[in-house]
Amino acid sequence: MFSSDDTIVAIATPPGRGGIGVVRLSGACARDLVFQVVTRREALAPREATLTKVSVREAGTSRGSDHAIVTWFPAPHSYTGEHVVEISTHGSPVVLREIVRALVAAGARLARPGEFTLRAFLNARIDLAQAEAVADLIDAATPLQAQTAFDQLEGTLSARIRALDQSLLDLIARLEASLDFPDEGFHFIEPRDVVERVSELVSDLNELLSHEARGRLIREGATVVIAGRVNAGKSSLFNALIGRERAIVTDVPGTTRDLVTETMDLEGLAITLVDTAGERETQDPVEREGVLRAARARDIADLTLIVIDSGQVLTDEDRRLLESSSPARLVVASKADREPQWHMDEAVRVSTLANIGIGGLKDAMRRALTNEERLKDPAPLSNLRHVLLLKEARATLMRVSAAIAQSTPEEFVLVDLQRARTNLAEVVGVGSSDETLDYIFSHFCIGK
Ligand SMILES: Nc1nc2c(ncn2[C@@H]2O[C@H](COP(=O)(O)OP(=O)(O)O)[C@@H](O)[C@H]2O)c(=O)[nH]1
Ligand SMILES: [Mg+2]
Repeated sequence: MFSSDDTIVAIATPPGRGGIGVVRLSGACARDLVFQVVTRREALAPREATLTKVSVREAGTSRGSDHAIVTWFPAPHSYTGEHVVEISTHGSPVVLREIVRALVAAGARLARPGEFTLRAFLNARIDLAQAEAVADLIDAATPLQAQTAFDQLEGTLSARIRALDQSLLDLIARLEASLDFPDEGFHFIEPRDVVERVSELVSDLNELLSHEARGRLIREGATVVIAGRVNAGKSSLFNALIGRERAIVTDVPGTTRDLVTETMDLEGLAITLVDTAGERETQDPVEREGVLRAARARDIADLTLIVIDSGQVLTDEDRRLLESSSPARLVVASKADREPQWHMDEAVRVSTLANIGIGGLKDAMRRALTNEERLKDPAPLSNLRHVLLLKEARATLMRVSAAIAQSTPEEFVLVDLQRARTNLAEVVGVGSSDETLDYIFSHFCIGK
């Protein structure tokens, strides 16, 4: 079980130096513990930024001093629902660490990853879908990912889940009443009404689940691998797509020997772009390992860009790559500034030297990944855990419709309706197991 009767502490700002660093305390003793590290002796006013100084001492020796702004958020009106104190100092890792060390010496405990947000969930400040949205927001690499996460943090998904649950609950209550008062000669709900209500619920779930593919693509991003022969212009293309000179470009064949990876924003999609070693037979053990890694990268890619030099006739290696590539591929005719030596209808012509076709290639990549013209709206549903639970609820409800058609006794129908409710409840974390919570929150960063 999770314990939340102690006071936890962590540095809430990212590791390293910065303009400001924040230490966060949460728990019953937060308000008292802060006086172990600040010079101010008077009580703190709630939710008021107070200028004071930090002074950390150990065995009479000073271990760290700084100016500080301290803010106390009294329970229950805080992020976690407990007493929270935030100490903002200059972002010196040394001073921040000393503050945390002193607070631990005074009785606080180092927070585990995500433990502040876990407490917010346990204290019902937010539900589980919202807590997961906090992690998604922090992890977002594109504005579209961030907006999708923020909408869910605001409770858009939770509200829809609650509405579905409310209809289910209402249906269950009516069915139970019909069972409890069978002699009243009055049916609280007719079987055909149950079927109608259930099919409404199924179509609501269908609507929500229709955003699954788009939502997951927004949240999880996609991996795009650049493949092709040596010197085809792969690294030049990689640099042109990410917009800076990251990979080494030379006319020496076999320059790229390892996988080079960068994240790019493809109109909202977080793309992990991978440049690879060029295909060729080689005796060099390092380059051979690079070629192996390139093949493995192609295996896991959501999309492969097969780069072929326009200015050279197709070789067996080019043909092999084209034949062995999965359908999720785009053929890129590189060095399109040269006299073309081959033609393929599907090829996207690009020249990094003459700056031709990069925009068109990005369009083609986005279409290949999304099957959509544009991907501009945030998705109401994006997390695989939620998707699986909602699909389970939908399958159960469809079973209910079939059962009623076969005049199955209402008791059995009720069991399935309850089961569907359990699935919905798990999305927002009601009745979630400790293992589920542990798994979700252990993927947070420390201090969140
Ligand atoms: N003419 C022309 N040369 C290019 C173009 N892109 C790359 N190159 C040249 O082709 C050579 C190999 O490029 P590189 O990107 O390292 O290819 P890689 O081995 O496939 O990664 C270099 O000399 C580049 O300057 C292009 O669009 N046009
Ligand atoms: Mg290269």
